[in-house]
Amino acid sequence: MKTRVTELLEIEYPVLQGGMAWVAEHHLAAAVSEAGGLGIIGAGGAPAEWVREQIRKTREQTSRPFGVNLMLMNPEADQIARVIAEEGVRVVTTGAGNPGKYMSLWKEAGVKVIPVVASTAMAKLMERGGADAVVAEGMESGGHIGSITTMALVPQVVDSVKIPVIAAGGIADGRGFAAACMLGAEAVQIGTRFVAATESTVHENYKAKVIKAKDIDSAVTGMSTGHPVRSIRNKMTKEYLKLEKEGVDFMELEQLTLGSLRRAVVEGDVTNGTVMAGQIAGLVCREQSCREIIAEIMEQGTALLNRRA
Ligand code: TUI
Repeated sequence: MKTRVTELLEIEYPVLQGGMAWVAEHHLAAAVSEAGGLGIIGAGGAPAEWVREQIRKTREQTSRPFGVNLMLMNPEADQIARVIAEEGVRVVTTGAGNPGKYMSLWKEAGVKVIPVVASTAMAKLMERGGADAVVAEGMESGGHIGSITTMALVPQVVDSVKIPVIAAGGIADGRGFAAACMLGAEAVQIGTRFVAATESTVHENYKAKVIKAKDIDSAVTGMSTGHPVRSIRNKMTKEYLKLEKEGVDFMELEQLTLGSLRRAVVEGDVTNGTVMAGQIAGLVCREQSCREIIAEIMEQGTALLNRRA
C-alpha cells in the first residue's frame, strides 16, 4: 500500500511504531523496521550518549530506515537533537512540545521531521516551520496526552494542513488502520500493541499487565498539573488521583511519579510503577512478533478498505 508517508519514509507499510520512553529501544525499533514499518527509538528522558548508542545498535540490526523520537522535556534535548543530525538518522518525531528551534538543524542534515501534535494550531505551526508530516495523536494514547480524541482530531488536522497526517491513539488492528485512512490519515502510529511484541524488552509483568487490561482499565493522572498521563489503573494511579483530588501540591505529585515508568518497565513493579498504555490495551490479548502484528494489521486493514472502495 502506497501513500505519501510510505514514499517520504521509504517504507513498505504505512505503520510507524510509537517512540515510547524506556520501551522503544533498539531491539523493538529494528524489528519493526525489518518488518517493513518504521521503527522508532524513544529517547524519553535518557542522556544523549545513550541515544547515540541505540542508533548505532539499531543500524547493526537493520539497513532499513528507522527514526528517533525526541521527547522535548528531556533536559538533554539540545544534545540529542545534535546527535540525531550527526548520526544521519533519517526521521525524527518529537513529542510533548514545540520542536521549532531544531527544525533548521535537522533540515540541513537531511532529517525528515515529523512532530507529534495534539491540535490543529500546532499542526499548522509545524507545517509553516517546514515539517514533512505530522502525527495527530488523540487522547486515547498512552503516556503524555492532549485533550482531543483521535476520531475528532485526525480529520480536523487533515483539513488544516497540506502535508501528510499520521493518525495515533487508540489504533491497534486493521479496523483502526482502515478507520484512520477513512479520516484522511496516510499512515498510523501504533504504541500499545508493540509494547506486547515478542521483540519488546519490557519486563514480563508489564507485558502481562497490558495483555490482561480490559477496556475500562485506563486512567489519566496529572490533569491538574497540566501534564496529563494515561496509564493502566493500579495502586499508583489510585494514590495519585486521591492526592490530586485533595489538592496536594505539584512537587509532591512529581515525587510520586519520579522514576515510576522505569520502575514498571525495567523492574516489573506494575503495582507502584506507571504502566503507560493506551485505551486500546483491552484489544491487545497476546504476544506476537512485530512481523505478525504488521502483517495482520495490513491484511485486515486493506481488506476493509477494498470492500468499501
Ligand atoms: O509525548 C508524547 N507522549 C509521551 S512523552 C512521555 S515521557 C513522560 N513521562 C512522564 C511524564 C510526562 C512525560 C510519555 N508519553 N506524545 C506526543 C504528544 N505531544 N502528545 C501531546 C503532545 C503535545 C502537547 C503539547 C505536543 C505539542 C504540544 O505543544 C505545546 C506547546 O509547547 O505549545
